[in-house]
Amino acid sequence: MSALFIADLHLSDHCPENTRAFLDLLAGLAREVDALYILGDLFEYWAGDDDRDTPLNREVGEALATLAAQGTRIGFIAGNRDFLVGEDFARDAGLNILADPTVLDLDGRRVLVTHGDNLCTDDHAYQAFRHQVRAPQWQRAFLARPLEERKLMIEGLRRHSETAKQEKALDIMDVNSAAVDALLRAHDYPTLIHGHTHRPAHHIHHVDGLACERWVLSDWRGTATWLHWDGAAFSPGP
Ligand code: LP5
Ligand code: MN
Repeated sequence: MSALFIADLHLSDHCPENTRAFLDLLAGLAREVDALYILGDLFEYWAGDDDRDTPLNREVGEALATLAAQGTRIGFIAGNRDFLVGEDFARDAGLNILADPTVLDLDGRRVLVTHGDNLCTDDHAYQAFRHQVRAPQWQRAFLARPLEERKLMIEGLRRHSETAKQEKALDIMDVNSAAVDALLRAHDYPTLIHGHTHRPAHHIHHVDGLACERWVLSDWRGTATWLHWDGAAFSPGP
């Protein structure tokens, strides 16, 4: 089988280049693979499925649905920006929402996919925040607020996040290597693919005497970037 892995596109009206690049990918290369895996932060933020009718969200949803109808399976793992993507948008767009993490079988090779934020265990403020907003009860209460109020709250939080990041040491915003080791061990030493850190790389982790690959996907900065599986090997693109 063949597959494409992407993450951290942060689609919004503020970066039409990324939207264009994504629509081009969906109409082009993504049609030639068996599966497209979106590993979180497809959107700059997602306020709830009742926001899926904005021009951008509708265009993206329709383009994904067209790809799915044409035969490419689409797997979606939520990121810290778009964990409120729900069943309604998923159904419209033909997305299969996957648990974080999920083990894939790529031609007999075991590959673990995750957004990556839960590996940043040194970022205690973020992990406390994550714990709160991933709770179903918190999400129900948040989604019960009016859409415009939710968007204002998120924009306030985005500003807070940008300030908070400037005050954090760079290394606490990377994955913690003991957390990576523990995840690899718990899943029987697969290949790991994740995004979130915006530090594209191909690492080799030695865990318990075994060598495991860790691919870190790049964020998009006006052009498409991906990791391609051709049935036998990975290669970053373009
Ligand atoms: O996203 P990024 O790269 O800027 O930073 C992340 C972490 N920040 C976040 C927050 C997101 O940017 C915004 C989330 C949008 C989600 C929409 C869903 C609904 C939630 C609405 C809640 C009101 O994930 C950042 C990490 C960084 O990655 C690197 O890993 O460091 O973490 C933070 O900045 C979190 C802070 O450290 C702690 C936040 C405490 C919350 C304080 C509440 C203030 C609320 C103001 C709003 C009215
Ligand atoms: Mn992220």
